Amino acid sequence: MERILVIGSGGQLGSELTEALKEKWGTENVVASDINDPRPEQAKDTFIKLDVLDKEEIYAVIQEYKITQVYNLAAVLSAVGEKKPHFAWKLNMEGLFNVLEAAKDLKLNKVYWPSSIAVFGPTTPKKDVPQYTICNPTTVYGISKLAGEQWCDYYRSKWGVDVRSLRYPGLIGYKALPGGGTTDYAVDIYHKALEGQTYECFLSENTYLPMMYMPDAIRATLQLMDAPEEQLSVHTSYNLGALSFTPEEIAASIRKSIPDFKISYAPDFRQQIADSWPDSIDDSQAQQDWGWKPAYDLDGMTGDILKNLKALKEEGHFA
Ligand code: AKB
Repeated sequence: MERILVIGSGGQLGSELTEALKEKWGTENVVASDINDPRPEQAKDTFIKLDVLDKEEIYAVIQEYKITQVYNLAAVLSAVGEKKPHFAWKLNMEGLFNVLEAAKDLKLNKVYWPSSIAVFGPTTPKKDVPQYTICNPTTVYGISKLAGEQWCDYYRSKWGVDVRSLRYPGLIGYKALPGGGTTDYAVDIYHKALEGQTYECFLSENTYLPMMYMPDAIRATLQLMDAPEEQLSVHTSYNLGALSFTPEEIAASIRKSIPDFKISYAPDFRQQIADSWPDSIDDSQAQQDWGWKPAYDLDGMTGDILKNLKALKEEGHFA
């Protein structure tokens, strides 16, 4: 039986992954932690306040709760990172080092650490980006993810730390709000559509980006963590693909359920970030090594989000 520590359990990915891990390993075997207070639905869980920059506390928690696996999800994302570049570098890199060091010193079974399509840059091929390609990120977030991937590989080859990672596309979920990314528009847009408002998009109408519905992202993460080590051939971070669309295409998908939905465009500094990222991802290595296959297309995701988010809003969430 594994005992799991999730660092950053209150975030967009953390809140859903923590639930999935509780289902898999049992609530009593999952310790949720975040720098912020627990969300109301986390109140009854084992929750501790934890700063990923506090190395001593991380070691103490791992020992006290007899943790065997750590999921380090604490990060400053692309858009916020450009406003606070030095802090983004500090949090993203030192946080990773603290967890990798703990894994080495305390002999953890496994570590999970997310990377991102932000490792790619303007000279990366735009379409079907291969696993091994030119990576020249232009954001601090992307630079920290690229460096982090290499450090994960280093800790594995030098000290045998079993650290696993996925290059997530933009993640789209309805249960929690994203925090400070360039792909966040694809979550915000559903909220505005259900509130009967026009959505002013901060990216231009034809900006293609790789995206993924949260249930696919959760399934991919658990599948990778379950895969036998000898099946894994990528020890930096796996390319992971699902869908690609533009703001205009997601608006059209919403209009199939909400015909009078309107979108307008006012691109800001995030446009340049989006323009530096690829349109689509080749994830054949993930397919081959551990059987990755996404389940949702754009209309399938839109239908599911509109139905579930509507119900949550009616219950008073996000008020
Ligand atoms: C962001 O937009 O910064 C993130 C990401 C693609 O990693 N969602």
